[in-house]
Formats: sequence, C-alpha cells, structure tokens
Amino acid sequence: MKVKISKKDALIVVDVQNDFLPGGALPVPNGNEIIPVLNKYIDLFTQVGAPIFATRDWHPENHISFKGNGGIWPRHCVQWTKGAEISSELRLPPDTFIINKGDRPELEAYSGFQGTLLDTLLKERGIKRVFIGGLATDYCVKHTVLGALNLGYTTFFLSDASKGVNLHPGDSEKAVFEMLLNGAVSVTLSDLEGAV
Ligand code: VGL
Ligand code: ZN
Repeated sequence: MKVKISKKDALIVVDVQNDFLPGGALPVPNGNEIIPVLNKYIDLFTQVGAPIFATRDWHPENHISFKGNGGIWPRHCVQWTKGAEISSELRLPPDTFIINKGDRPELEAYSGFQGTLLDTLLKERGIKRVFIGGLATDYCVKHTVLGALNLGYTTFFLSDASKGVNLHPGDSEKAVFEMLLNGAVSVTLSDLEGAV
C-alpha cells in the first residue's frame, strides 16, 4: 500500500514517556525499540509540514488508576516527575503540540481525546487523517485510535512504531484486531511517502 502524507495529515505520538520505557515505573517490554522508528515518522511529517502531536499520561499523586487508590497500575507518570517526561531520545520538533491526559484524580483517560483539546486542535487545522503510534498498543494507543475513529477521522495504526504491555498474553494482538475491526488501517513506514 502507498499512502501520501500531506500537511492535512497529523502524526500522534502516544505516551512515549520514561515511565513506560525499560527502567521506568510501568515499563512496556522493548518499548525503547519504537523510538528510532518514530523518529523517522517525525522526519517525514516534518518534511511535508504536517503537525505533530505528542500525548502524555499526566497523573496527580492520588490518581484513581494507581494501586492503593483502587486502580491496577503502579504509580506512574506523576506530573512534573522524571518518569512523566517524554523520552529525550524522541526527536520532537519545538512546535509539537503536547497533550496532557489523565490529569484529574478521579478519571482514567487512556484516550488522547478524553478530556483534552486534541479533537479541537485537529479540526481547527482541517485535519482529516491521523497516524497513531506509541505506547502502549493495548491501552492508550488502542483507545486513542478508537477515539479518532469515533470522531470520524481516517485512522492509521503505526504497527512498527507501537508496543504493548501484554499484562495478559495476546492483549496486543487483540487490541490490533479490535482497531482493524473498527476501521483502522495498519501501516508501516514503508507504506508512507511524503508529498509536499
Ligand atoms: C497507559 C497504563 C496506564 C498507556 C497509561 O499509556 O498505555 N497504560 N496508563
Ligand atoms: Zn496512566
């Protein structure tokens, strides 16, 4: 498949934060392997002048998703900590839109659209197609993809630039199946080409 990228498209990089990388509080196995691939997507979108969005999990100390507060996750991505920082290995341009999510104590937000301005910012720019990759395939990437489909975007899942937690074996495969069933298109870097 060949997909031409133009400035009416957007790249959405989901939660590539220190806590989701090896050594972090909630590491995605081999999560670091997607960073060089994402950097190539970033180069391509930058070349054609397409906007780039990076979401980050941005939890308060008392977030509902943490064990002890009724959730299933270890404490992770607490606002203003090193673990919540987007990986410095990701070469995001200075005009990247940073989207914080999950910043209210009582609400979980796996989707980058939930409780954020992401949809508004995309619509303001006339964006019709979004290209989504990052961490983790079976949680925030999946929910961001489903959110985009629900809002009417033509949605591409970047299969070579996403990795899952796989709390239960097979979770990532199931997530991919669910995304495709809902209309997402799975692509890799070799499917894309720049068109200025
Ligand atoms: C995520 C678990 C908890 C994610 C966020 O970014 O996929 N997963 N919070
Ligand atoms: Zn979280």
